[in-house]
Amino acid sequence: MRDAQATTIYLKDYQVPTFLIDRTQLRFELEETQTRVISRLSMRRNPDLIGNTGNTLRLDGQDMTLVSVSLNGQALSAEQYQVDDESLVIANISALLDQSPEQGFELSCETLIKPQENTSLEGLYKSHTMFCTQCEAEGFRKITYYLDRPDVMAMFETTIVADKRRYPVLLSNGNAIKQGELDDGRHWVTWEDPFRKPCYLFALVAGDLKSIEDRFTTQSGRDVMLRIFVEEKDLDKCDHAMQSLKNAMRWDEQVYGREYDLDIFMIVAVDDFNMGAMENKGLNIFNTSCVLAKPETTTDTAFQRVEAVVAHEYFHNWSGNRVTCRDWFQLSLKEGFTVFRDAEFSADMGSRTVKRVEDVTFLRTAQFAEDAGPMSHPVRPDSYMEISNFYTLTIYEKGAEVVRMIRELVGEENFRKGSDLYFERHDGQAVTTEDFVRAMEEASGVDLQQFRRWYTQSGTPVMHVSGHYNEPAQTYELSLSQSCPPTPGQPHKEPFHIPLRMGLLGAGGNELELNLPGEKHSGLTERVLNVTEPVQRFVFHNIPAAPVPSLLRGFSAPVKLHADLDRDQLMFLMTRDSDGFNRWNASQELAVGVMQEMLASHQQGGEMVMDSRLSVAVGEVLQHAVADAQGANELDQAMLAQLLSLPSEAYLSELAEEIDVDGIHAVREHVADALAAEHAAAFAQLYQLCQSDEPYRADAAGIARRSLKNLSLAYLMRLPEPKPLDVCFEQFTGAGNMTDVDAALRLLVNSRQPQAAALAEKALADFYAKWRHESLVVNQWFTVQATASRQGTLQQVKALMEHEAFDIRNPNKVRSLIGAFSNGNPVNFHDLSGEGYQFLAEQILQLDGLNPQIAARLLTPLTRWRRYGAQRQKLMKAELERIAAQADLSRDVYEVVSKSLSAS
Ligand code: B3K
Ligand code: ZN
Repeated sequence: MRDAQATTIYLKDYQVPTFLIDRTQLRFELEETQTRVISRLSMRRNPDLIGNTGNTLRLDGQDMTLVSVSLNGQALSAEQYQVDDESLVIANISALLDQSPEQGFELSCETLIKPQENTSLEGLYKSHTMFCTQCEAEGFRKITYYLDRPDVMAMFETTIVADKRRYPVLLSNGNAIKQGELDDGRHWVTWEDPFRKPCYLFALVAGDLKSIEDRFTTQSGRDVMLRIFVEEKDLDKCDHAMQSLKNAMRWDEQVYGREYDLDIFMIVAVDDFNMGAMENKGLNIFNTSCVLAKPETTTDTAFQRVEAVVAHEYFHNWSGNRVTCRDWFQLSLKEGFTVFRDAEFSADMGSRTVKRVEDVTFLRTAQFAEDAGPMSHPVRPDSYMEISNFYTLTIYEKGAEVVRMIRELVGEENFRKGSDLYFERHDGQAVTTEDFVRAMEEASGVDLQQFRRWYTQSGTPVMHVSGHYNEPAQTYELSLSQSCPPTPGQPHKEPFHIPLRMGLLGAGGNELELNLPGEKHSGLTERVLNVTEPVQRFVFHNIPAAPVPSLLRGFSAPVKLHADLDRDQLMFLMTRDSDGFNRWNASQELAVGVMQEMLASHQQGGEMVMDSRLSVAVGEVLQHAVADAQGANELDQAMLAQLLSLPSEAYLSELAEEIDVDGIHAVREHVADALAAEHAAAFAQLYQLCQSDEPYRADAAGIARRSLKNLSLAYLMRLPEPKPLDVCFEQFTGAGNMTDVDAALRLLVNSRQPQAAALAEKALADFYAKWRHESLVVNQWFTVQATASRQGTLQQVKALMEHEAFDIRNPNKVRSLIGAFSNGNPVNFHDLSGEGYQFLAEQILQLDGLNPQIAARLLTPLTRWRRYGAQRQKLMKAELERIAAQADLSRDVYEVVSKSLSAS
């Protein structure tokens, strides 16, 4: 492993920029083998830096050939500057200027880059036939020499010159102000962005694209043109994104008072993209997977993702672009806040409780695991080697929870006042998470001093709660304790300020009044307790009989809660709690408890005996579901589907002390089989009741109905009978929407029935034949096969790597095959032969030479090696060591591997 790569950047070393750029003029000459970039930067020494005598101008730049540099129109000679792999340095700029650097100067560079050879998908690159860019976080430095840091904000004017036939559409940020044609078949367009921005928000697109168009009138009456650009074949898949965009624009006006600010808003769909999408000012660039959708090719989940990502990127226009980050340690300032905003938007568009259930499930499964592993870091990290590795679940998801907790603590009205203050005060600035918290604090008057620890301490707090009823005194006492395990670099934690939303239920399920002595609120039946001490007690008065506590309602804080509730109390909460999230949570806790008990017995060689209360509880939910489907109270159906879903193997793994991959799989299968057998009739009835002849709609009611229907089918497919197989195959062939087709295909492929194998094979072949021209559908086809729990899947995955449709340079393909296998197929990936680990390590090494960001991301499952038994630990560690031993690892992979091997 190369030590040279181990440079760590620290927040404590932050310094304001010595030089500023006021205006950036760029000219791109796009050609088939190279691109010429000519920059003209209007710069000056930063006057805000007291006593600034900085005289060395250092610009970031990578992977380019410098043709010439000039200062105020004078070409510099080779001895007047230095160039290395990462920078261009002018050591004594004052000496080259007639006046002080404060008065300003113009620096111009001409460089050559090769987008055609750029497989990192960062900077300017080609996807299919189109040119596009990805600059966040530090990709702009692959385009031209620049001050590539978010606190340097400039006005951009961009001219793109390209062959008119191949690249009829030329786009950049802002408004197109001029265009023209050259004699040689080339044409050009000049774009001007009137808003100052950091270079990470720069974008350029050139290609043969088609677009759909719409308009939006803002609340103040301004007319905005909306355009979504795609390849011609995808024009029929843009409507959902457009509708989502308009909904998001309206929502941000109504909920945050934020209006769009340019005359045009553009989205471009690109097939080769490292992540979901990018919020470039006025020109969002999207992974095709997050923008294209139509019922025949797109599942409900993907429809919802399109809506969420379109909204997320749009919301960044304020939370990210108008107010941006001072440095990359502040990433959660824009990401956590924007995830919170998009989650609330989705909640308003669909089923609020279900959205919360989905988000919490994801957080508790994936973010909690991250926070318990070697890459654990605070929401505002103190250091990093490669910033690309910090686009994490902690920055995004936990960051959103931190914002949600602020809203819990200050209340909804104050939260809005706080966000207004934040946007007004910091419009046009590059700021810190501290600025955000201060705005919230000032607007609300609530002290958030202790709360700030959520930004600086990593790890998931653990909270124990026990309740005690004192009959003679008619009091109910809650005793709470909190702690947080050590995480890398943070052996000791201070107590957190935890908002604990709660209520108490009486025997009939009624909400009791919560009287705390010395407090004036009366009549409240729900409240947010401020938990701030390591050990704390709350005593409620006038409680007539022993209540059942409903704690952490809506998952008001991202903690691991251990409450001393027995299974009868959980069943009571499941049906009686007024908080939908907690009803679901009780169902999960019940199932988790039962399964953990069975696993313990299984591990000791005993039998797996399921506590019948789990089946009783499922029976009750099913009764509701059937009644509901008959009465068509459809919104509830989504919740019922959640209540009937068993905790995933991944969640059970996260909860385990030591992960017993096979044991967890065996227990979960056993429980699901038992529930299917015991409630076969109800599931069959429900499956029928959820059929519908209505045309497909990706709305809350339709999504709910299909999820309940496919969940019923999944249980039915566990029965040792031929009939469900036929039903499933019929759904596969007959359904007119991808949600039902995909669900049926998965079930066929995963069926343990002997007759299923042939049907599954036929279904897979038919599916590919039908959809081979739809890249995103083919990705699903890869995933279905990669996640099959049957034996031999790894061989199948290896064979698919050679398939005509697979392309290791396309991140969506990599994710849908290699990523899906290693993250979504625990039994096969963790096979004790170690072949799954070996396979992954080989792919990572190959990818590291092509696309380091994707390679580093694929490492995640291997970073968890300490959570497994000795044999697996050894195998996983050996693969990490094999990767570490390679020369010339990227900084991305180096950081993750070295931290995984060193932290304990
Ligand atoms: N801001 C981008 C993420 C950029 C990732 C760079 N490695 C998308 C988003 O969060 O909206
Ligand atoms: Zn974002």
